[in-house]
Amino acid sequence: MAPVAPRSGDAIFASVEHVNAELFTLTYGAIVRQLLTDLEEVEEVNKQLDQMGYNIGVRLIDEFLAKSNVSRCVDFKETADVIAKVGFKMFLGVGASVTNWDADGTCCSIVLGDNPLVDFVELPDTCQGLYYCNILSGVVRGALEMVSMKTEVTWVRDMLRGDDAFELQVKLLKQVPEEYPYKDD
Ligand code: MYR
Repeated sequence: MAPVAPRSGDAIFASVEHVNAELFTLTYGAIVRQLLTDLEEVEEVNKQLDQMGYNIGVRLIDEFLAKSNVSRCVDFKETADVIAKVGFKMFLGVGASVTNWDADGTCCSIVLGDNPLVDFVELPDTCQGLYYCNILSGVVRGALEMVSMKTEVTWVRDMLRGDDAFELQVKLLKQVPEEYPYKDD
């Protein structure tokens, strides 16, 4: 008879990768609902979701770099492409595109092709100021900080607010040069 429980850490990770999409979406919804109950103010929920995402992002970058095999990006444009085409695909299962570059190449938009976080979601009037998907902006900010890029990540279009797409604006604030750890002499 086949074993009921996974026998190793690898088996656990393998099954987590195939977590049911509806369960994922409903679990996220339950977290947002609980935060609304606990924190009462929509603004506070926005901040908390962003912070939770940031905490996830600072951990997730290691897995991203290990699994994706992407090498160091030459500039912020390449980084934005990698986030949209590889990062979103890997962790959310959706592709995204990069648009709206500013003239100096430090600010762009990532437009999601789809957003599984919002399946089944309709916001009541009391939640109109809520950025329901703020966890995603936090994830991107946290992950980029781990590769030395301080960014500001904000939603500029949100279908739950009546817009025609989900669009994240990613603004590079500061790029900290990484120090070479050894002296040459
Ligand atoms: C480099 O070191 O230059 C590569 C930097 C790549 C950063 C990729 C960040 C991935 C963020 C994933 C976001 C997923 C959101 C669901």
